[in-house]
Amino acid sequence: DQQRSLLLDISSRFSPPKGVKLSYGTSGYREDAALLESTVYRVGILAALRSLKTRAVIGLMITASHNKISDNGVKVADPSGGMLTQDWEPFADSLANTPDSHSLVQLIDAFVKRENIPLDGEQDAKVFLGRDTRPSGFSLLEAAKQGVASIVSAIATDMGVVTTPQLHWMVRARNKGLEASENNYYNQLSSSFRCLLELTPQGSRPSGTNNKLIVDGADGVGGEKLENLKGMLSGLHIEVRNSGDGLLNEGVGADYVQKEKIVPRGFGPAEVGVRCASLDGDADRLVYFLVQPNSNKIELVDGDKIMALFALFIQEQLSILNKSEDGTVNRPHQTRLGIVQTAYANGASTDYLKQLGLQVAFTPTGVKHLHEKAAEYDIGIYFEANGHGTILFSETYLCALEDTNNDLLSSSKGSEKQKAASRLLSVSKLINQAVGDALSGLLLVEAILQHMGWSIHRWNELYHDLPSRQLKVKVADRSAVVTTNAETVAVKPSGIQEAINAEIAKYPQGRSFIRPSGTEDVVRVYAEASTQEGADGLANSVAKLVD
Ligand code: 16G
Ligand code: ZN
Repeated sequence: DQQRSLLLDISSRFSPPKGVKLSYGTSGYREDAALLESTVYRVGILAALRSLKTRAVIGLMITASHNKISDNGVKVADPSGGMLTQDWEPFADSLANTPDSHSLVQLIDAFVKRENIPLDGEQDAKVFLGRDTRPSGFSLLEAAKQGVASIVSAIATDMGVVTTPQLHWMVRARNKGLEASENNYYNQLSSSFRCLLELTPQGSRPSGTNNKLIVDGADGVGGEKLENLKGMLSGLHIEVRNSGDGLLNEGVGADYVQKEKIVPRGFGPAEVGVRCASLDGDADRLVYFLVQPNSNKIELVDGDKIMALFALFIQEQLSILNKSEDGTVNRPHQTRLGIVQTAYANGASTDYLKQLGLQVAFTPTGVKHLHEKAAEYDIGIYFEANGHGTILFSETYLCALEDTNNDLLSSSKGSEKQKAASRLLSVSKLINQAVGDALSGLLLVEAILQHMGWSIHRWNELYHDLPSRQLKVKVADRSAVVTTNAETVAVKPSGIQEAINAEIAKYPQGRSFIRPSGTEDVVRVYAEASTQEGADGLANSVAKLVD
């Protein structure tokens, strides 16, 4: 039939690289860009099928995030704007690795039948395409378009060069029946930011130089987008550096800053005392930092600390809102606020959050896991230490909040309660609820600092990180390591966990675990202890056990 011959015809132009096994990792495919053409083509097919199956717009993003410029990658956004459902990952794997057009057609045939995908040409499939600034993105985009075009009645819309979170946001907005252009995105962020600033308590706004923020754009797409957004903001002075003239991710960006704890290119002694932030190559991660005097080291304010700030602010608004007239908390209006971290969160951050009385849950590494858990609460906040995270508001909770706010607007406009409700609503619009977003996260951090009247130093003092060390060990086969319990216990190779425990026991406040990376051929080792020497020593001895 027509569909079959279309697929055979187009797919014969895209052959997978020989001798490479591709796998849909933690967040899609990531490889040397030269190896990816057929994979991106096939992910285009997958996105179109997913759109038919869900009767909604699907996103396809071409990026390799913080990885080097010669790499690239591709991932799919589901109708909600979140990551592709994990049920489809095995299909993604087989699709990328099947050797030729005939096996491809067979594979698709079988999958379409199993999933009951309406492939009769009666229904349109829609896929939004996006890419970051990598030079290889252009030809890979063509491959993605061909993939979408291989499904009868599927239409691809090119959103151009965008951040990963922008594309996810657009998919989410469109599927809610809203306008979803880049301008709509900027408008929503800037207007909700303005609302939050207008609700800042009198007298808490820091003045003068305190108000300047310098942002390292990783020489990627985020810097350029922040330049656009910045023009629409008042009450905040942002200077963007590394916004695309230098080499992407080379000695710059959130991943570099967080892992190396060294100043990014273009920052130095002149920035001592200034609030600095760093985005990663596709602007879905954000960390803050302070340049230390007389060295190239930085004081890192990581994802965990961003989460602590968000949690504190949200908790404060909830306690104002949920307080009854006689000062007690209104039980029926208790809001289920949940915090989600991975085992790689600094132990001091977990202690801090628990001490605030918050519920803290743990999941394995990777946004798809954290996001899913956070979605179980009325308000769920998740972050990875690397700076990826966001705040989710459930639909039901948001509706109730809108109603409460409307009631308060008519009964007691301008009261503390009403302001708290308005602030929460503004947060829900400012923060990207599809996926972690460095730009929207940055604006929320800035709004909260102004609300509190805090400097970055004051914020950084919320708690002190325990000394920690991360190492990676190159291994022949990383899948030899299997973990359980949110990656805190290694069940394979057998006996290794007991050996790790024996090392941990030698260090005060020791914590250490291993896990296979989801993006590289390595096993990661994390260690924490009461001193830096302890953390280093523990990490080194655990790394030896893995080797
Ligand atoms: C990906 C994940 C990130 C995770 C990292 C771990 C998404 C969007 N990104 O970048 O959440 O922290 O992988 O990589 O899910 P690793 O397993 O190599 O340490
Ligand atoms: Zn990224």
